[in-house]
Amino acid sequence: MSSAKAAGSAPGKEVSTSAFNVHEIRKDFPILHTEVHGKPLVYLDNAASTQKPQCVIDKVAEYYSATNANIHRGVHLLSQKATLEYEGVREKLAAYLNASSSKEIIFTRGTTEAINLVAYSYGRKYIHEGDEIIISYLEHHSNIVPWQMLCEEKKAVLKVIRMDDNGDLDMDHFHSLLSEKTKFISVVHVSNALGTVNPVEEIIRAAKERGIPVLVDGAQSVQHQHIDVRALGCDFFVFSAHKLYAPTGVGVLYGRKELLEKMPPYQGGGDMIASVSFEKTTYNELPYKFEAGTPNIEGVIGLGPALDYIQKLGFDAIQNYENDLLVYTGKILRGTPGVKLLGEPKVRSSVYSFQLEGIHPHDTGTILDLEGVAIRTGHHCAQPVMKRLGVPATARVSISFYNTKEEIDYFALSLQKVFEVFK
Ligand code: C6P
Repeated sequence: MSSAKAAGSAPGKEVSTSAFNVHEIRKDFPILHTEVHGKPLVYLDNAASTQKPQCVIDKVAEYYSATNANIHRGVHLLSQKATLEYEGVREKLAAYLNASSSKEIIFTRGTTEAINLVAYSYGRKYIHEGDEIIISYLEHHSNIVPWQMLCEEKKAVLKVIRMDDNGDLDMDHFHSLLSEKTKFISVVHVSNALGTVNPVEEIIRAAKERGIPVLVDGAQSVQHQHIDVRALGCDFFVFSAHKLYAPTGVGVLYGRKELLEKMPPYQGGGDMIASVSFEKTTYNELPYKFEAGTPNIEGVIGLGPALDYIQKLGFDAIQNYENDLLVYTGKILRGTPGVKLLGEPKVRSSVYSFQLEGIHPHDTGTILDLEGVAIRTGHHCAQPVMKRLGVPATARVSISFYNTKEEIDYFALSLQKVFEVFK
């Protein structure tokens, strides 16, 4: 059986689950006390997006009630206040991720835009004909397509680290792909389709020995483990705020200053310039060089209390609780006749992909929804993973620290309803 360890959980740093009062925590999330189809909501689609605590909702409402103004532009008080709050979150993030400076934190629209920014800006300048870029079989489409587009344009070659039947990367294959031609590596930290925690530390170590830049897609790791970008040693780390209990429409790109400095702007427009004339435009300094136009101000400001919230809970306690719940969920799924798990990775975080024998995942998802249980079904924007496992789609359950064992029991009961309907 694979170890269902939460991403990056530190051995020997056990925290009692009783210290983690999930019922108190649930009071902070108003949506968890609502009903769907007349049934209490059981939200198990956390890999798609997480729910928001009241402090985040309040902050966004407060912004619109008391602060709303454009940033970096006005001499008036509201604009200054909005700018201070917005830049305050950048500072907070830099400290949170242990970046060496807030200049290394770029706000984007999401993980997808952050990867596109790097592929477009770094890639178009530094990738040339015949160069090779390594990604893995476990990537989300947003870490495949931008690199494919770049390779097509530059006549470069995309190399893909193989995955085994368990959903683990073939690390021997990875090492065999490294060569003089390798000019960039972009890998997912935790697979959104199978929950596999990839050995990104090993990938980064091998890349560093050869001076190859590495981007880590942290869309599914940042909410389950503490990320220290300097300890990790990656050059770029990207994630979406909406998966970290914060508003939608905000992404974060951490980039090493040395690399960001030598990258050209991604988009042109307001705020990213130092001066503009028809003859010549000069660009703003970091991080503004990469933030053209009015950003999602309230979204960024809403990320501040989300960071405070999870820091107050603490990742030791979060991981310990989530790990316990993940193991519990796995036992239930493995012990239910007719359930087929897809992938048994060595280290798993938050996610199980499964199928019910003879039942299409979409039907499973629809009937669970009628019972109040929200899961995701489909290819999870990871079609190569589906193809590798020989299935068109799976049902996916993904947990968070606000889920309970009672909810997992109810989910298990609801699976029996699905079997009954299709008997
Ligand atoms: N995965 C899921 O249900 P955006 O859409 O830009 O916020 O995130 C894209 C993305 C990139 N990488 C990984 C590993 C992801 O999981 C996601 C988003 C969601 O699995 C929506 S498809």
